[in-house]
Amino acid sequence: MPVPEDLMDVHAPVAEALKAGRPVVALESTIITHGMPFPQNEAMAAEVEAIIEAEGAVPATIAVIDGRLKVGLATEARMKLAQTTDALKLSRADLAFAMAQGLTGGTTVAATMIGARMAGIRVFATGGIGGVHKGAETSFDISADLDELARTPVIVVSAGPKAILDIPKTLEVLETRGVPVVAYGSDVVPAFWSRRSTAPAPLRLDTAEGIADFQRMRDRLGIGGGMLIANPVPKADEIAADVMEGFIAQAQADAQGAGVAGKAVTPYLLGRILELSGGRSLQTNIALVKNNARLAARIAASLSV
Ligand code: PSU
Ligand code: MN
Repeated sequence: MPVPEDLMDVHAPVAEALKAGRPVVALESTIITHGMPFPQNEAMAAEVEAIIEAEGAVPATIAVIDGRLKVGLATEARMKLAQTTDALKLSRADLAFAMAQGLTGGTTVAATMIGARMAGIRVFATGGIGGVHKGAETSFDISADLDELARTPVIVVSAGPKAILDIPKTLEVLETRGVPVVAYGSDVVPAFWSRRSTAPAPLRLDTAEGIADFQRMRDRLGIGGGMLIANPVPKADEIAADVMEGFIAQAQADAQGAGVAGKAVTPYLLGRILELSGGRSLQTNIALVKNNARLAARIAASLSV
């Protein structure tokens, strides 16, 4: 389905790189508008773009600004978005709503994948994906990110499902929907703030080239959909799982007590865990996004040779 170009503004450096077949890495913007507070969100966004550039790839932060789907943001636009307090959180369900209404919002993993596919970008770096929330058997809270991974052919580099999610159930849904989950250099699925969860890695690859080869084979077989790379946070930046557990349990209890539901759940939990950990969770979050950006740039480079 070709997308009318008049709906999308592809930033000039991104358009040039795509045209020349040079590596491009998409970046989401809900992490900027809802995932981290200002000014750390803006600093993180700038650092992540710089890392991708240092690896020889072009960063493309995706967002909706005044109804326009932006693929790659100029520095000023990115800085402005980081300070926009009323930005929407846009997933598959509401991306077109924001565009039709001329509104501004950060794109989730799902909506960023949609934008990346429209522009022809095959690799996307983030921190954590949405997944099956703990207690989903009663709340039915399962992120649209999982469905998007099943249908949209973009490689998503994450640090594994966040421990606010039910990791085994998240992996089960991904398996059912035919989404490969590749642990990078690890026999277990990493758990975002921590390098290890108790879940064995469904698949393991140790090089960016190996990931690119896997994707190429999927393409040749005509197997649609994306894949999830789970890249463990660097050792120096990790927070032990048992330390995180207390913060997560407290944040979850607070969310229930406050009656938080729907798309507000993930931002609420992230904000509460940030407070409870005294800012430590944020430092780890920033470190792992940078680590993922580096790997994503290398995968994009391997894919473009
Ligand atoms: N996990 C994080 N930081 C984030 C998000 C998830 O560590 O900022 C964001 C991503 O944009 C993800 C979205 O796509 O939350 C998932 O939201 P939900 O669970 O409502 O689908
Ligand atoms: Mn949800």
